[in-house]
Amino acid sequence: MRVLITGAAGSIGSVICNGLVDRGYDVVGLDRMVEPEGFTGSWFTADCADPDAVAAVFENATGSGGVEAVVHLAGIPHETALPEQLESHVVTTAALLDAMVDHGVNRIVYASSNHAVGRTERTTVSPPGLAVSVQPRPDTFYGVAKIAAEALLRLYVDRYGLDAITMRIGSFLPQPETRRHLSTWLSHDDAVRMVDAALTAPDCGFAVLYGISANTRSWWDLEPGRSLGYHPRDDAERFSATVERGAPSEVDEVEARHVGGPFVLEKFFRPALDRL
Ligand code: 15L
Repeated sequence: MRVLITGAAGSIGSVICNGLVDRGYDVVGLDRMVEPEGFTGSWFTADCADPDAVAAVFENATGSGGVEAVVHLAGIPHETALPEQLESHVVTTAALLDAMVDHGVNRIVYASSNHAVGRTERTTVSPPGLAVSVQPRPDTFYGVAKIAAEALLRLYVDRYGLDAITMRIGSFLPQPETRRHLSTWLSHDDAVRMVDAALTAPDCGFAVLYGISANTRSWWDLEPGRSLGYHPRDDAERFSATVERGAPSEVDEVEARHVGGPFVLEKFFRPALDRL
């Protein structure tokens, strides 16, 4: 399958590009950065927030065989001012969706985030974990923009019959570093498994899953992911002795109160429409 990956030069993008190439995908990279050394597929250097640039990518990729699906990973991974967040997550998603409709590309796999529901109190979460159907409860403008992008995907699924799989990713890291990560970790290998499953699940319409490994202390409902074919294999517990060396700090305790952990404590960029 020929897949366009946005944010292909980023930390998650480069892992996903390599992992999908290993699994036999034909990868087309798109990023504001130039092609990283060793990248083997086709590459476009462009800004996904620019609809003309995105349309040109689809035109040119079509010329060399056409794109069959999009994996949208590009976006600022931390909190900033609202206008910047909306451009980074919502405008980019809109540009990609319009190009998909124009070129008959039917599937998008989207990197949303746990921060879409990050303000949810941990005390309200009980087994089997936080449902994907829970009310949006962003902890930041970053989380607001992720929820808005999810809503845009839903709209295009309903209007154009696309398949859109939104992955609310936890903590994508080589290994867990904090107590919270023992619950929120997404390993590199599981991230590749997840994107592969999202690309190949039969007709799913609009679907949401939590992008988390099979952590013993997970507080997310992983069943919606499993029903789409995402079967995580890694467990943060294997790192617990290192992570839990020493008593929990005040930061650990504050982070444990909401599912979004440290983002709940982020600097708040108010007034909302102030540019940085
Ligand atoms: C995210 O969505 C962020 O992009 C990343 O920087 C981490 O903070 C992660 O969530 C997390 O919750 O650990």
